[in-house]
Amino acid sequence: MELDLTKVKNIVFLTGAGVSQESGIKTFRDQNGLWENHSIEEVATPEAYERDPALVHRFYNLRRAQLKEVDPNPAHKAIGHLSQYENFNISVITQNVDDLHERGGVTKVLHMHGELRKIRHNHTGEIRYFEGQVEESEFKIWRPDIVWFGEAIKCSEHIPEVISQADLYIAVGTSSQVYPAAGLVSMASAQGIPTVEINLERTNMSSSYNTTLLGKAGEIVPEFIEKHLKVKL
Ligand code: BV8
Repeated sequence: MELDLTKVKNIVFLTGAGVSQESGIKTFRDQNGLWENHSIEEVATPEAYERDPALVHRFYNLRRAQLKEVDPNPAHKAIGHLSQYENFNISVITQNVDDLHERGGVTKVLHMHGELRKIRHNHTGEIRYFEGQVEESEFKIWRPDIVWFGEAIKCSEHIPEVISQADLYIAVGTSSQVYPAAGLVSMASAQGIPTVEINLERTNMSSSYNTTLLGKAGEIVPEFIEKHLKVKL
């Protein structure tokens, strides 16, 4: 890889479902976008919630329960270890709604699509930490604090500033099919920030990255950090 990373301090990671795949959380593409024979795009929408709150809450109750059965994998832990190093400033912008980056040791996580561990009151807007199962009697009162298709992403006021301060932008485990997440690489490269894509396969945004490293995140991310950032994990 021809990038000179010796002076890198501020690193921004953009992560997708692929970074959690080795922890046992299915990616969206794994299930060819299906859940209970519904397309994710169909379930993860305000319209679906309006039409069938029970179906949508079943989807999120199941995934919230799964959080208790999975653990951070070597990719989460390597990024977490790096974020503890004083000579690096690490920000993780994640499309994932799981808590594995936090549990892997990352202190600055921007959940641009929300979090499974939060619910939001439909009338007051109150956001509450919640790790249990939403009961049927509450289905229409509380919704998952998750960004559905057609809804504005979270952290939009912070993301441009975080990216503008980056010396390096690394995407890990995303098919780069969902916007505005997929387009953030262009925001980085437009500012001359070196960009690296780490993924199991090439994506339709691979040509927008300086380098694409193919393989499993749990292997490539620790290897990249040790070899190119000279950090002993
Ligand atoms: C918005 C929360 C406007 C839900 C999610 C037409 C063209 C362009 C855009 C659009 C369009 N029509 C509509 C849009 C906009 C739309 C969009 O982009 N649609 C797509 C489908 C075309 N976007 C939106 O609606 C966004 N909002 O635009 O709002 C607006 C503005 C102002 C005011 C009002 C409105 C909101 C999008 C957020 C949707 N919510 N998540 C939930 O999680 O339940 S998206 C959800 O799907 C995920 O968060 C994630 O973003 C996406 C899945 O993507 P990935 O994470 O990349 O996962 P995927 O499975 O696809 O890929 C995994 C990759 O990992 C693969 O490449 C695989 O090879 C790799 N991999 C697998 N294993 C490993 C691995 N890599 C390494 N190691 C491994 N072990």
